[in-house]
Amino acid sequence: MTTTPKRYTVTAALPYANGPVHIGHLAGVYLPADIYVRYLRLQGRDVKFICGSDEHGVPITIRAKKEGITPQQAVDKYHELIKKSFEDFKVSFDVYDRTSSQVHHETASDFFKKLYADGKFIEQTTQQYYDETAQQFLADRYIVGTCPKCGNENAYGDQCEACGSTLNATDLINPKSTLSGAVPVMRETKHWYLPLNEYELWLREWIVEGHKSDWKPNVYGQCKSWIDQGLQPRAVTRDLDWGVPVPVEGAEGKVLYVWFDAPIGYISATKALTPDWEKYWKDEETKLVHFIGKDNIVFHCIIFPSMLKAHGDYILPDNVPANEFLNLEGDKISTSRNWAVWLHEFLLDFPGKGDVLRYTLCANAPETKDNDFTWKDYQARNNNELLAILGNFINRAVVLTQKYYEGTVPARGELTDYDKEVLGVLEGMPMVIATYIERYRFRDALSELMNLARLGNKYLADTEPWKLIKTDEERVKTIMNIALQISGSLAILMEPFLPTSADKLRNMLSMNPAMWADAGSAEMLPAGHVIGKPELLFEKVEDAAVEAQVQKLLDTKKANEMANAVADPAKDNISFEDFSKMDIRIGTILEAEKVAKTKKLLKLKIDTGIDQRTVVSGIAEFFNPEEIIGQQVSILVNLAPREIKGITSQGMILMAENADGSLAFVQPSKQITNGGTVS
Ligand code: B3M
Ligand code: ZN
Repeated sequence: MTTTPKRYTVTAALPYANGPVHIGHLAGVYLPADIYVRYLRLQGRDVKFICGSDEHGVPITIRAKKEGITPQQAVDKYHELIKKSFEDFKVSFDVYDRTSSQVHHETASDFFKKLYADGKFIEQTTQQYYDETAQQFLADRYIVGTCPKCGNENAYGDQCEACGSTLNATDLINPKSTLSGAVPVMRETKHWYLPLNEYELWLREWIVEGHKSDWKPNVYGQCKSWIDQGLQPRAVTRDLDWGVPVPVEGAEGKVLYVWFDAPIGYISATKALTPDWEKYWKDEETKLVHFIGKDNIVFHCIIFPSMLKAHGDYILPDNVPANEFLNLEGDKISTSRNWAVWLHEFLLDFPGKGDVLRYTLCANAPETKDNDFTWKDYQARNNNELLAILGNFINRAVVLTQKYYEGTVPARGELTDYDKEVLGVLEGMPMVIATYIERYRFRDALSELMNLARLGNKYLADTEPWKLIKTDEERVKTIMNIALQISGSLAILMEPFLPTSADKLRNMLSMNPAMWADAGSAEMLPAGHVIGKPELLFEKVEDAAVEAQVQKLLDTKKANEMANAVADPAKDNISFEDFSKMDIRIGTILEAEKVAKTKKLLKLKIDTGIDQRTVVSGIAEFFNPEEIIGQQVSILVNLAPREIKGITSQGMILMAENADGSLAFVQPSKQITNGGTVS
C-alpha cells in the first residue's frame, strides 16, 4: 500500500493468560505496536488497536494444574494482572478482550463451521498417545520421555529443552504421561486438518513474490523457508476439555486447536469493541498489521492467512513486523527460571518510571536481531539521555522563559543563519520520524527524536542566552522563542514513545491539543502564549537502585542453581575398619582469629575434651571469628598435624558444603560434652 489507507486494524499478539508479562513481551510486541498506533492517532488516522488474553490451550491447563486451580480460575487471575500491567505502561489498546468470552466462542465456532460447510477441511484418523488412567488423549506437553538426540530424560512431546530439538511425541524413548505417570498407549482419534499444501502456491505468490521488499527480512526469511520446505496439512482440532468445542457432530470431547481460535480472537475483540467491526476486517481499504514476536511468525503469516483465505470474507495482513527476542543480562528470559523483569514488579520498584523503561526498551529493541537488556543500560539511558539531554533541554527552556519573561513566549527578531538552520531541521523532523515509524523502524525513529532534543541542547549551549541576557536582550528573545518551538514540537513527537512525559510537557507548556502535522512549525507556541511552571520530566536513577535489581537477579540465579543442584556420585565403598580409624570428636571453639595475609584461613583454638589445640581451617570467607566462638563443631582429632602458614594445625574441622559453595559446620543437634565421639 503506497497511498494512505482509509483505516487501520492493528493487532498485538494475545498473550497467554498463564503468567504475568515481562520486558521481553513489552519490547518485542506491545511497545512497538503502541508507538505505531499512537503515531497513527496523532496523524488523525482511523485506527483500532486490538488485543486481549489468549485463554485456551495446553499452556493454560498446565498452569492451572501447577497452581492447583481450575483453568477458568487461572485465566481470570492472569487476565486481570496482564491487563493492568499494560494499562500501567500506557499501552493504549482500544479493546483488551478475552478468548473465553461468549462472542469469541461464537465467532470462532462460526468460522470453523463455515470452513467445514465449504469443504475446506480434511478429516483424518490417526493414532495418538492416550492416558488410560487419566482417561484422556495427551497433548505433546503432557508427555515426557528421553530425548532421542541428547538423552535428556525430561524432554517434552514437542520439544527437548536441553538440546533444543523439535520432537514428535512418538520420538520419545520411555514416554510417560505427566498427568498420571502412566505409560501412554496408542489410540485412534479423528481430527480436522487445514490442507496448507493447497495454499502453497498462493502463499508463494502473496509472500515470496509479493512482500519481498516491504516485510522485515527476518519475517520474510522465515516464511520463505517454511514455504520452500513444503507445507503439510495441519490439524486444527485437539482432544482436550478446555477450549472452544468443535461445532460438528462426532466431535465430542474435542476443541479447536488454540492456534485456530486465538487469531480469530482479534476479530471477536473488534466485534466487542464496535458494531462497525466489519469494515475493520472486510474492507480492502483497511490496512491490517499484526505485531508479534518471532515465535509466532508461522501462525500469523502462513496459517491464519490461509484460514482467512479459505473463509473468503476477510482481508489479509499488510504487514507482520515481528521482532526478535530480548535477553536479560546475557541470558534468555525464562518464566520457569524466573529470569525476567516482570512489568508489575518493575513499577513497584520504580514507581512512575514506566516511560523510562519504554525508552530503554525501544532504544535497544530487538528489531533485527536478539538484544540484551541490562540494568546498567537502563540507568545510562535514563541518566545520560532522558535526563541529560531531553530533560535538561526542556528544563532550561522553561526555567529561562519564566525567569526572563514570566512565562510569556517572546517574539523572534531577525534570524541568524544558525537560527534558520535549526528551524529548518525542526521543520523536517516530523517527516523523518514519521517515515521511520511507518517502516516499523522504531529505534531509528526514537533516535531522531533524541537528535532533536540534542539539537535544542546544543543550540542553547552555543548561543548561551544566560550570558547574552546581560548584553543583548533582543537577541535572547529570538533564541528563547526558537528553544520553545523545539520544546513544543518535542511534546508532540515524543508522545508515541513517552506518553506520560509528553502529557507532563504539554501541561508545562500549556499547549492546546495538537496533531503530528502541527509539529515542526515555528509557530508551535506563538509569541504571547503563556507557559506554565517548570517541572522535572526525569530524575536520576541512582547506582543503588540498579545494583539492587542486579542483586535480585543474582539471587534468582543462585536459587536456580540450588534447585537444580545434582549431588556428586558416591565414592567407592570402604570397610568398617577404614572408617573406624577416624577419631571424630565434638569440641567447642574457644578462640578464633584470621590468619594474617590470607583470605580464607582462620586459626581456631578448640577444646576437644582431650586437650586444647590449634586448628587452621579454610572457612574465613563464611564466618566472622567473633561469631563462632562458643560454637560446637565436629573435629577429626587424629589427622596427622600439618604446618599451614607457619602454624601447626592439629586436626580438621568437618564442614558441609552447600550447592552454592558456601560452608556450614557439622554440629550436634544438642549440646554434647566436649570429647564426645562421633561414629
Ligand atoms: N498466545 C502465543 C504467545 O503468547 C500466543 C499468541 C496468540 S496471538 C493470536 O506467544
Ligand atoms: Zn535433547
